[in-house]
Amino acid sequence: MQEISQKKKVLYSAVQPSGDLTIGNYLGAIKNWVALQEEYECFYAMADMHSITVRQNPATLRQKTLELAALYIACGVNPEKCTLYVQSTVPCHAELTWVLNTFTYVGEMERMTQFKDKSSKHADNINMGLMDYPVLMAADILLYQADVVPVGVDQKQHLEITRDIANRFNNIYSPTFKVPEPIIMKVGAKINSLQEPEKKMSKSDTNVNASVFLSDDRDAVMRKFKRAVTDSQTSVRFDPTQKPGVSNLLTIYSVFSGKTIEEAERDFEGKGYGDFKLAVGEVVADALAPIQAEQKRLLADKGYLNEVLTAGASQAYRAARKTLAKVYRKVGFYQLDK
Ligand code: ATP
Ligand code: LTN
Repeated sequence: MQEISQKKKVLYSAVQPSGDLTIGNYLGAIKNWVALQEEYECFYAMADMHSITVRQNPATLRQKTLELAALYIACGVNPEKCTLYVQSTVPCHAELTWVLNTFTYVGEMERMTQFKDKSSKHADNINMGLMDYPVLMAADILLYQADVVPVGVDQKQHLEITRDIANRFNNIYSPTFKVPEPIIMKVGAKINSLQEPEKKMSKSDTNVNASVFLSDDRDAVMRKFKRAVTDSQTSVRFDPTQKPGVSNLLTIYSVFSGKTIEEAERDFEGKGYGDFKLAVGEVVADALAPIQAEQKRLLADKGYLNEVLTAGASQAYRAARKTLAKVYRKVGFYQLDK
Protein backbone atom coordinates (compact mmCIF):
# COMPACT_ATOMS: atom_id res chain seq x y z
CA MET A 1 0.00 0.00 0.00
CA GLN A 2 1.10 3.55 -0.60
CA GLU A 3 3.47 5.26 1.78
CA ILE A 4 1.89 8.46 3.07
CA SER A 5 4.54 11.03 2.28
CA GLN A 6 4.48 14.63 3.41
CA LYS A 7 5.78 15.98 0.13
CA LYS A 8 3.29 14.83 -2.46
CA LYS A 9 0.15 16.84 -3.07
CA VAL A 10 -3.13 15.06 -2.40
CA LEU A 11 -5.60 14.09 -5.12
CA TYR A 12 -9.16 12.90 -4.53
CA SER A 13 -11.74 11.55 -6.93
CA ALA A 14 -14.67 9.15 -7.03
CA VAL A 15 -17.26 7.61 -9.31
CA GLN A 16 -20.68 6.31 -8.31
CA PRO A 17 -21.11 2.55 -8.63
CA SER A 18 -24.59 2.93 -10.12
CA GLY A 19 -25.09 1.63 -13.64
CA ASP A 20 -22.48 0.68 -16.21
CA LEU A 21 -19.73 3.18 -16.91
CA THR A 22 -19.58 4.83 -20.32
CA ILE A 23 -16.54 5.87 -22.30
CA GLY A 24 -17.47 9.39 -21.07
CA ASN A 25 -16.85 8.35 -17.46
CA TYR A 26 -13.61 6.71 -18.55
CA LEU A 27 -12.25 9.63 -20.58
CA GLY A 28 -13.56 12.35 -18.26
CA ALA A 29 -12.33 10.70 -15.08
CA ILE A 30 -10.64 7.30 -14.68
CA LYS A 31 -8.22 7.45 -17.62
CA ASN A 32 -6.65 10.60 -16.20
CA TRP A 33 -6.32 9.09 -12.74
CA VAL A 34 -3.75 6.63 -14.03
CA ALA A 35 -1.38 9.31 -15.27
CA LEU A 36 -1.83 11.37 -12.10
CA GLN A 37 -1.07 8.57 -9.64
CA GLU A 38 2.71 8.98 -10.07
CA GLU A 39 2.67 12.64 -9.16
CA TYR A 40 0.09 12.78 -6.35
CA GLU A 41 -0.89 10.92 -3.23
CA CYS A 42 -4.21 9.61 -4.55
CA PHE A 43 -7.48 8.59 -2.93
CA TYR A 44 -9.96 6.96 -5.28
CA ALA A 45 -13.39 6.02 -3.97
CA MET A 46 -16.47 4.17 -5.09
CA ALA A 47 -19.16 6.67 -4.05
CA ASP A 48 -21.89 4.23 -3.00
CA MET A 49 -23.39 6.72 -0.53
CA HIS A 50 -23.99 9.07 -3.44
CA SER A 51 -25.59 6.26 -5.44
CA ILE A 52 -28.45 5.71 -2.99
CA THR A 53 -29.76 9.23 -3.65
CA VAL A 54 -31.48 7.43 -6.52
CA ARG A 55 -33.21 4.16 -5.53
CA GLN A 56 -30.92 1.14 -6.07
CA ASN A 57 -31.38 -2.61 -5.95
CA PRO A 58 -29.22 -3.65 -2.93
CA ALA A 59 -27.68 -6.77 -4.50
CA THR A 60 -26.93 -4.90 -7.70
CA LEU A 61 -25.34 -1.98 -5.87
CA ARG A 62 -23.08 -4.34 -3.92
CA GLN A 63 -22.05 -6.15 -7.11
CA LYS A 64 -21.52 -2.90 -9.06
CA THR A 65 -19.31 -1.59 -6.27
CA LEU A 66 -17.01 -4.59 -6.59
CA GLU A 67 -17.09 -4.35 -10.39
CA LEU A 68 -16.10 -0.70 -10.18
CA ALA A 69 -13.15 -1.53 -7.92
CA ALA A 70 -12.02 -4.15 -10.43
CA LEU A 71 -12.50 -1.66 -13.24
CA TYR A 72 -10.33 1.00 -11.56
CA ILE A 73 -7.52 -1.54 -11.27
CA ALA A 74 -8.11 -2.88 -14.79
CA CYS A 75 -7.82 0.66 -16.16
CA GLY A 76 -4.40 0.97 -14.53
CA VAL A 77 -5.07 2.42 -11.08
CA ASN A 78 -2.41 0.75 -8.94
CA PRO A 79 -3.53 -0.20 -5.41
CA GLU A 80 0.13 -0.27 -4.33
CA LYS A 81 0.40 3.42 -5.12
CA CYS A 82 -3.11 4.70 -4.34
CA THR A 83 -5.72 4.35 -1.64
CA LEU A 84 -8.70 2.62 -3.20
CA TYR A 85 -11.77 2.29 -1.00
CA VAL A 86 -15.55 2.20 -0.74
CA GLN A 87 -17.02 5.45 0.61
CA SER A 88 -19.49 3.78 3.02
CA THR A 89 -16.67 1.83 4.71
CA VAL A 90 -15.26 5.06 6.16
CA PRO A 91 -17.83 6.55 8.57
CA CYS A 92 -16.17 9.99 8.62
CA HIS A 93 -17.89 10.90 5.32
CA ALA A 94 -21.36 10.85 6.87
CA GLU A 95 -20.10 12.55 10.04
CA LEU A 96 -18.44 15.47 8.28
CA THR A 97 -21.45 15.87 5.99
CA TRP A 98 -23.63 16.60 9.00
CA VAL A 99 -21.35 19.38 10.20
CA LEU A 100 -20.93 20.86 6.71
CA ASN A 101 -24.71 20.86 6.26
CA THR A 102 -24.83 23.63 8.82
CA PHE A 103 -22.51 25.73 6.64
CA THR A 104 -24.55 25.26 3.47
CA TYR A 105 -27.69 27.10 2.45
CA VAL A 106 -30.83 25.44 1.11
CA GLY A 107 -31.03 28.02 -1.67
CA GLU A 108 -27.54 27.10 -2.91
CA MET A 109 -28.47 23.44 -3.15
CA GLU A 110 -31.74 24.17 -4.95
CA ARG A 111 -29.78 26.00 -7.65
CA MET A 112 -27.42 23.10 -8.47
CA THR A 113 -27.81 21.94 -12.07
CA GLN A 114 -27.46 18.25 -11.25
CA PHE A 115 -30.12 18.54 -8.51
CA LYS A 116 -32.52 20.17 -10.95
CA ASP A 117 -31.79 17.52 -13.62
CA LYS A 118 -32.13 14.58 -11.28
CA SER A 119 -35.26 16.01 -9.61
CA SER A 120 -36.99 16.18 -12.96
CA LYS A 121 -35.80 12.67 -13.91
CA HIS A 122 -36.85 11.18 -10.56
CA ALA A 123 -39.86 13.36 -9.74
CA ASP A 124 -41.36 10.61 -7.57
CA ASN A 125 -38.35 10.58 -5.25
CA ILE A 126 -36.89 14.05 -4.64
CA ASN A 127 -35.32 13.03 -1.34
CA MET A 128 -33.13 15.10 1.00
CA GLY A 129 -30.08 13.07 -0.05
CA LEU A 130 -30.47 14.16 -3.65
CA MET A 131 -30.40 17.75 -2.54
CA ASP A 132 -27.56 17.15 -0.09
CA TYR A 133 -25.45 15.33 -2.68
CA PRO A 134 -22.95 18.21 -3.13
CA VAL A 135 -22.36 18.48 0.64
CA LEU A 136 -21.47 14.79 0.84
CA MET A 137 -19.14 15.35 -2.09
CA ALA A 138 -17.56 18.34 -0.30
CA ALA A 139 -17.07 16.14 2.79
CA ASP A 140 -15.35 13.47 0.65
CA ILE A 141 -12.86 15.94 -0.72
CA LEU A 142 -12.25 18.07 2.38
CA LEU A 143 -11.68 15.08 4.70
CA TYR A 144 -8.50 14.23 2.80
CA GLN A 145 -7.23 17.81 2.52
CA ALA A 146 -7.18 17.30 -1.25
CA ASP A 147 -5.23 19.79 -3.35
CA VAL A 148 -6.75 18.65 -6.63
CA VAL A 149 -9.85 16.84 -7.87
CA PRO A 150 -9.91 15.48 -11.43
CA VAL A 151 -13.49 15.39 -12.77
CA GLY A 152 -15.48 15.90 -15.95
CA VAL A 153 -16.95 19.32 -16.76
CA ASP A 154 -20.36 18.41 -15.30
CA GLN A 155 -18.88 18.31 -11.77
CA LYS A 156 -17.33 21.78 -11.88
CA GLN A 157 -20.25 23.38 -10.06
CA HIS A 158 -19.91 20.85 -7.23
CA LEU A 159 -16.24 21.71 -6.91
CA GLU A 160 -17.11 25.40 -6.67
CA ILE A 161 -19.54 24.79 -3.83
CA THR A 162 -16.92 22.62 -2.09
CA ARG A 163 -14.52 25.56 -2.24
CA ASP A 164 -17.20 27.93 -0.91
CA ILE A 165 -18.00 25.64 2.02
CA ALA A 166 -14.29 25.20 2.85
CA ASN A 167 -13.67 28.95 2.76
CA ARG A 168 -16.74 29.63 4.86
CA PHE A 169 -15.62 27.21 7.57
CA ASN A 170 -12.00 28.41 7.46
CA ASN A 171 -13.12 32.03 7.84
CA ILE A 172 -15.45 31.37 10.75
CA TYR A 173 -12.93 29.28 12.70
CA SER A 174 -9.33 29.14 11.49
CA PRO A 175 -7.72 27.45 8.48
CA THR A 176 -8.94 23.85 8.71
CA PHE A 177 -9.54 22.67 5.17
CA LYS A 178 -7.34 22.82 2.10
CA VAL A 179 -9.32 24.64 -0.62
CA PRO A 180 -9.20 22.23 -3.61
CA GLU A 181 -8.72 22.97 -7.30
CA PRO A 182 -10.49 21.01 -10.04
CA ILE A 183 -8.44 19.30 -12.76
CA ILE A 184 -10.47 19.29 -15.96
CA MET A 185 -8.76 17.89 -19.04
CA LYS A 186 -8.81 19.96 -22.22
CA VAL A 187 -9.82 17.02 -24.38
CA GLY A 188 -12.27 14.38 -23.13
CA ALA A 189 -13.82 16.33 -20.24
CA LYS A 190 -17.15 16.22 -22.03
CA ILE A 191 -17.98 13.32 -24.29
CA ASN A 192 -21.38 13.74 -25.89
CA SER A 193 -24.19 11.38 -26.75
CA LEU A 194 -23.80 9.56 -30.07
CA GLN A 195 -27.48 10.18 -30.82
CA GLU A 196 -27.92 13.74 -29.57
CA PRO A 197 -24.40 15.19 -29.85
CA GLU A 198 -25.30 18.46 -28.06
CA LYS A 199 -26.01 16.52 -24.85
CA LYS A 200 -23.47 14.79 -22.61
CA MET A 201 -23.12 11.02 -22.86
CA SER A 202 -24.76 9.64 -19.75
CA LYS A 203 -24.86 6.16 -18.29
CA SER A 204 -28.54 6.59 -17.49
CA ASP A 205 -29.62 7.52 -21.04
CA THR A 206 -32.62 5.45 -22.10
CA ASN A 207 -31.51 5.27 -25.75
CA VAL A 208 -29.07 2.32 -25.89
CA ASN A 209 -27.36 3.70 -28.98
CA ALA A 210 -26.51 7.00 -27.28
CA SER A 211 -23.79 5.68 -24.96
CA VAL A 212 -20.87 3.31 -25.42
CA PHE A 213 -20.33 1.29 -22.26
CA LEU A 214 -16.98 0.04 -21.10
CA SER A 215 -18.58 -3.41 -21.01
CA ASP A 216 -19.74 -3.31 -24.67
CA ASP A 217 -18.29 -6.00 -26.92
CA ARG A 218 -16.71 -5.22 -30.29
CA ASP A 219 -19.96 -5.76 -32.22
CA ALA A 220 -21.92 -3.39 -30.00
CA VAL A 221 -19.17 -0.75 -30.18
CA MET A 222 -19.00 -0.95 -33.98
CA ARG A 223 -22.79 -0.88 -34.33
CA LYS A 224 -23.17 2.18 -32.09
CA PHE A 225 -20.50 4.17 -33.91
CA LYS A 226 -21.95 3.17 -37.28
CA ARG A 227 -25.29 4.64 -36.17
CA ALA A 228 -23.77 7.77 -34.62
CA VAL A 229 -25.47 11.00 -35.69
CA THR A 230 -23.25 13.26 -37.85
CA ASP A 231 -24.39 15.93 -40.34
CA SER A 232 -25.25 16.35 -43.98
CA GLN A 233 -21.79 17.56 -45.01
CA THR A 234 -18.87 15.31 -45.89
CA SER A 235 -15.68 16.68 -44.32
CA VAL A 236 -14.19 15.33 -41.10
CA ARG A 237 -13.44 18.64 -39.40
CA PHE A 238 -13.42 19.73 -35.74
CA ASP A 239 -16.10 22.38 -35.23
CA PRO A 240 -18.24 21.73 -32.14
CA THR A 241 -20.90 24.36 -32.99
CA GLN A 242 -21.43 23.58 -36.67
CA LYS A 243 -20.51 19.89 -36.53
CA PRO A 244 -21.17 18.59 -32.99
CA GLY A 245 -21.49 14.92 -34.00
CA VAL A 246 -18.29 14.77 -36.05
CA SER A 247 -16.39 16.81 -33.45
CA ASN A 248 -17.48 14.44 -30.68
CA LEU A 249 -16.27 11.46 -32.72
CA LEU A 250 -12.96 13.24 -33.42
CA THR A 251 -12.53 13.86 -29.68
CA ILE A 252 -13.18 10.20 -28.90
CA TYR A 253 -10.76 9.09 -31.62
CA SER A 254 -8.13 11.56 -30.45
CA VAL A 255 -8.11 10.51 -26.78
CA PHE A 256 -8.26 6.79 -27.49
CA SER A 257 -5.52 6.92 -30.13
CA GLY A 258 -3.31 9.41 -28.29
CA LYS A 259 -3.27 11.70 -31.34
CA THR A 260 -4.03 15.42 -31.30
CA ILE A 261 -7.27 16.67 -32.89
CA GLU A 262 -5.22 18.08 -35.83
CA GLU A 263 -3.52 14.74 -36.41
CA ALA A 264 -6.90 13.03 -36.21
CA GLU A 265 -8.35 15.43 -38.82
CA ARG A 266 -5.40 14.69 -41.09
CA ASP A 267 -5.98 10.92 -40.79
CA PHE A 268 -9.42 11.39 -42.36
CA GLU A 269 -8.69 14.00 -45.02
CA GLY A 270 -10.57 13.06 -48.17
CA LYS A 271 -12.27 10.14 -46.44
CA GLY A 272 -16.04 9.71 -46.01
CA TYR A 273 -18.03 9.46 -42.78
CA GLY A 274 -18.43 5.70 -43.22
CA ASP A 275 -14.68 5.03 -43.06
CA PHE A 276 -14.30 7.57 -40.27
CA LYS A 277 -16.93 5.94 -38.04
CA LEU A 278 -15.41 2.53 -38.66
CA ALA A 279 -11.98 3.78 -37.58
CA VAL A 280 -13.38 5.41 -34.42
CA GLY A 281 -15.18 2.17 -33.55
CA GLU A 282 -12.01 0.16 -34.04
CA VAL A 283 -9.80 2.35 -31.91
CA VAL A 284 -12.38 2.22 -29.08
CA ALA A 285 -12.98 -1.55 -29.32
CA ASP A 286 -9.21 -2.18 -29.33
CA ALA A 287 -8.77 -0.09 -26.19
CA LEU A 288 -11.68 -1.69 -24.33
CA ALA A 289 -10.78 -5.35 -24.96
CA PRO A 290 -7.77 -5.56 -22.59
CA ILE A 291 -9.60 -3.58 -19.88
CA GLN A 292 -12.56 -5.98 -20.06
CA ALA A 293 -10.29 -9.04 -19.90
CA GLU A 294 -8.40 -7.70 -16.90
CA GLN A 295 -11.60 -6.72 -15.07
CA LYS A 296 -12.95 -10.22 -15.59
CA ARG A 297 -9.74 -11.77 -14.28
CA LEU A 298 -9.84 -9.55 -11.17
CA LEU A 299 -13.50 -10.29 -10.48
CA ALA A 300 -12.69 -13.98 -10.34
CA ASP A 301 -10.35 -13.19 -7.42
CA LYS A 302 -12.71 -11.67 -4.84
CA GLY A 303 -10.21 -12.42 -2.07
CA TYR A 304 -7.68 -10.07 -3.62
CA LEU A 305 -10.24 -7.31 -4.23
CA ASN A 306 -11.47 -7.61 -0.67
CA GLU A 307 -7.91 -7.30 0.61
CA VAL A 308 -7.36 -4.14 -1.43
CA LEU A 309 -10.62 -2.59 -0.18
CA THR A 310 -9.98 -3.54 3.44
CA ALA A 311 -6.51 -2.00 3.39
CA GLY A 312 -7.91 1.03 1.51
CA ALA A 313 -10.63 1.57 4.11
CA SER A 314 -8.20 1.63 7.02
CA GLN A 315 -5.73 3.86 5.18
CA ALA A 316 -8.52 6.28 4.23
CA TYR A 317 -9.91 6.23 7.75
CA ARG A 318 -6.54 7.15 9.22
CA ALA A 319 -6.34 10.26 7.02
CA ALA A 320 -10.02 11.22 7.35
CA ARG A 321 -10.34 10.96 11.13
CA LYS A 322 -7.57 13.54 11.63
CA THR A 323 -9.57 16.16 9.76
CA LEU A 324 -12.81 15.13 11.44
CA ALA A 325 -11.26 15.38 14.93
CA LYS A 326 -10.08 18.90 14.14
CA VAL A 327 -13.54 19.90 12.92
CA TYR A 328 -15.28 18.43 15.98
CA ARG A 329 -12.93 20.36 18.25
CA LYS A 330 -13.42 23.60 16.39
CA VAL A 331 -17.21 23.54 16.35
CA GLY A 332 -17.25 22.88 20.10
CA PHE A 333 -18.24 19.23 20.35
CA TYR A 334 -17.53 17.80 23.79
CA GLN A 335 -14.11 16.15 24.04
CA LEU A 336 -13.94 13.13 26.31
CA ASP A 337 -10.97 12.98 28.68
CA LYS A 338 -8.50 10.41 27.39
P1 ATP B 1 -25.49 9.79 -14.65
O1 ATP B 1 -25.52 10.10 -16.09
O2 ATP B 1 -26.13 8.49 -14.29
O3 ATP B 1 -25.92 10.91 -13.78
P2 ATP B 1 -22.70 10.06 -15.00
O4 ATP B 1 -22.50 9.29 -16.26
O5 ATP B 1 -22.67 11.53 -15.06
O6 ATP B 1 -24.00 9.54 -14.28
P3 ATP B 1 -21.05 10.01 -12.61
O7 ATP B 1 -20.84 8.86 -11.69
O8 ATP B 1 -21.94 11.09 -12.14
O9 ATP B 1 -21.59 9.49 -14.00
O10 ATP B 1 -19.66 10.60 -13.05
C1 ATP B 1 -18.41 9.99 -12.88
C2 ATP B 1 -17.31 10.83 -13.50
O11 ATP B 1 -17.40 10.79 -14.91
C3 ATP B 1 -17.33 12.32 -13.12
O12 ATP B 1 -16.00 12.78 -12.93
C4 ATP B 1 -17.95 12.97 -14.31
O13 ATP B 1 -17.55 14.32 -14.45
C5 ATP B 1 -17.41 12.12 -15.45
N1 ATP B 1 -18.30 12.12 -16.61
C6 ATP B 1 -19.58 11.69 -16.65
N2 ATP B 1 -20.10 11.80 -17.88
C7 ATP B 1 -19.11 12.31 -18.66
C8 ATP B 1 -19.02 12.65 -20.05
N3 ATP B 1 -20.04 12.49 -20.88
N4 ATP B 1 -17.85 13.14 -20.50
C9 ATP B 1 -16.80 13.29 -19.68
N5 ATP B 1 -16.82 13.00 -18.38
C10 ATP B 1 -17.95 12.50 -17.85
N1 LTN C 1 -20.38 13.33 -7.85
C1 LTN C 1 -19.31 12.68 -8.54
C2 LTN C 1 -18.80 11.47 -7.86
C3 LTN C 1 -18.10 11.90 -6.65
C4 LTN C 1 -16.89 12.63 -6.60
C5 LTN C 1 -16.62 12.83 -5.20
C6 LTN C 1 -16.02 13.14 -7.56
C7 LTN C 1 -18.49 11.67 -5.37
N2 LTN C 1 -17.60 12.22 -4.51
C8 LTN C 1 -15.50 13.53 -4.79
C9 LTN C 1 -14.91 13.84 -7.12
C10 LTN C 1 -14.65 14.03 -5.78
C11 LTN C 1 -19.74 12.33 -9.92
O1 LTN C 1 -18.90 12.01 -10.64
N3 LTN C 1 -20.95 12.39 -10.25
